[in-house]
Amino acid sequence: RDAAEIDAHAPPEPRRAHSHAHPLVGVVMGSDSDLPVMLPAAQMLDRFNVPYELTIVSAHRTPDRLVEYARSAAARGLRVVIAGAGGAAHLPGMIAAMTALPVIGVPVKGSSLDGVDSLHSIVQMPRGIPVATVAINNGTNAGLLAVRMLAVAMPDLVREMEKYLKSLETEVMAKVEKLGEV
Ligand code: RP5
Repeated sequence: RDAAEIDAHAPPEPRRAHSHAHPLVGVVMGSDSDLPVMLPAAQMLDRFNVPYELTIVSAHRTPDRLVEYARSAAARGLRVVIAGAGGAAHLPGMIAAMTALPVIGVPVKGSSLDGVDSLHSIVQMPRGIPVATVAINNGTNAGLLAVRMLAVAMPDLVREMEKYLKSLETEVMAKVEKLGEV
């Protein structure tokens, strides 16, 4: 096999700059062009001090890597997978088919069809294989949803999420004050 082929079939190697030693969340995307949409998910995990890994897994261009990633995810200690993809966005659904972990899908808006193609590809899963789909390009909500899932077994995260909700309220109320009450 040539170098490019070996690389495409290598075991998942998280992007180091954004990955932790014992990740609980896997943040994956079909292409590096999805990164601007997926980075907010990672940033939200950072905000809650949740360890994660971030890497590229393409359902179509690296199918063997996809299988390896999804099949090994639970055994490697991951508890949630966030998967973003655009166009014929099969990545989240295929991961959900190969792991019992909860999978959050992020539809990425491509250059055509306004991201509705991605949304439909991800949200319209067949009975039995759910993907929790967030809004188009909403990596932030994917990160938050992952934190809420982990919070089921991590009470500290519940308290941190309550603080986060309070901060949103404070932010809006500051704007109300600035604009004046109606
Ligand atoms: C999908 O195709 C990726 O998730 C990306 O959103 C889209 C385009 O990929 P590139 O051609 O930019 O690599 O698989």
